[in-house]
Order: sequence, then structure tokens, then C-alpha cells
Amino acid sequence: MKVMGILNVTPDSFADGGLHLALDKACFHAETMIKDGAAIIDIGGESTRPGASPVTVQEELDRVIPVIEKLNQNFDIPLSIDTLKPAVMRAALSAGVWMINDVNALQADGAVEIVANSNAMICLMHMQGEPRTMQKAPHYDDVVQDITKFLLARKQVCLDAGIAPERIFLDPGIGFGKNLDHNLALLKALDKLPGPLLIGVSRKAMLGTLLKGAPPQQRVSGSLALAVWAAMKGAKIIRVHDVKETVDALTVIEALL
Ligand code: 8Y7
Repeated sequence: MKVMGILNVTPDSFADGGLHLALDKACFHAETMIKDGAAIIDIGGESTRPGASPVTVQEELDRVIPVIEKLNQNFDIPLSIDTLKPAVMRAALSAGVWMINDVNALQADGAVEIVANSNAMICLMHMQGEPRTMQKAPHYDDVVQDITKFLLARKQVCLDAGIAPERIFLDPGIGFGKNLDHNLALLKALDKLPGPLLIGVSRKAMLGTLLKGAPPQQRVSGSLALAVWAAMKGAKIIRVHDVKETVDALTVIEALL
């Protein structure tokens, strides 16, 4: 079980200092997560949270590429780029990322070929709809079956393009066009989903719902409960904000598994 630390390089994380301060802050945050035991750093320049609006390719490149370059110069840790844009994937691969983390499962034109022409890992995530509107009225006939079918189909597209199976992670996309019941059904069935699985539950809205409206900073204990659950259900990578707390919890759980 590996912990992937979340590194957001988005405007709310550099409100008052522009891109240069953002770069310094991002590197400092990454360094802290590495010291805390993160095995991978996931760099994102476009918020994919429910309700978020898209950014342009150039804006996203300006945010994330300098961070990838600086982290690769200063640290020896695998980097992941959280993007759904082929142009950002290409630039991030040139800058030396280990993984493409695509919440859109490489459905953009040319995305599969870009990954196939690299040696990088790929995380294929399921999302229903698009971030701006996906939480309005999510619907499934059978959420576990529907998402299993989707993930296996996207994996097959990658295999057909020549991407080796060892390079592919799958992710049901907790919170991406899913209500609480959908998320709970997926988490309960985690050990029945195709893998290897990467799971992101950290501070998500479902915890706010379960914890009577707790804001994101007060969802850490709930996040740990779900991280432990995911580990016990066999997930291989867990994507989190609270690296130290998660590494501690999973170290104890792994002694038992
Ligand atoms: C996930 C993710 C987000 C996730 C993968 C948030 C970018 C929303 N969630 N990527 N990204 N899986 N693979 O609350 O669950 O962190 S953004």
C-alpha cells in the first residue's frame, strides 16, 4: 500500500503571490509530504472538485510544469500529473513524470497514444459527467456493475494500444458523479472491482455528509477510516491530503495484514 500525497497548484493555493510564490510553496509542501512518508506526489493544476470550472491549457502548463521540473531536480520521488488534457500529459511526460492520473480515463482525443508512446504508469478513473455539473443527478442502473464495465473497457483500450498491464491502475472515482449511496456501494465492493486500484477518499464531500456537515479540515479522522478500509480491501495506492496521519494508520494496519 502506497500513499500518494496531493499537491494542488491552483489559484486558491497562491492567492497573493503569483506563480513564483506558488512554485516555492508547492515545493515546500511536497518536501513535507515526502518527509511524512509519501511514496508518490500527485501534482494538479486544474481543480476537478465538484462545481469547479476548467482552466486553459497554457494556464495549467504554467502552473504544473515548473513544479514537476523543480521537484525532479530536488527530490527522488515518483511524480504523478493529475490532468485530463493531452497537451499537459505530453509536457509532463517530457518533464519526467512517473504517472498520468486522468480523471477522464484517457477519453480525450490523442490521450491514449500519448501514454502508449511513453513508459509512464496510467491511472484510469471513472467519472460520470463533468466536474462542473456531475453532482446534480448522478444515475446508475447498478453502480458497481456499470463502473466495473467502464474500467475494464478503458483498460482494454489501453492494452490494445500497447500499454503493458503492469502500467495500468484503475479507480472508481469516489465522488465523481456519485451520491452517498453510490460511494458507499463502491467502497463496500472495493474487493470485487477490477484492479490494481488507486483510491481517493481524502476529505471528500461524502465524509462531510456522514459527519453532519464537517468542513474539509475536520474530515481527517473520517478520511483515515476510509483509508484503512481501502487498504483492508486491497487497494494499492491511496491518494490523500494528510500524509503523516495516513502513513501512521496504514503502517499499523499493514502489520496486521
Ligand atoms: C481523485 C483524483 C481527485 C480520485 C484519482 C479531491 C484528481 C478531488 N480525486 N484522482 N483527483 N482519484 N485518481 O477531492 O479519487 O481530491 S480531485
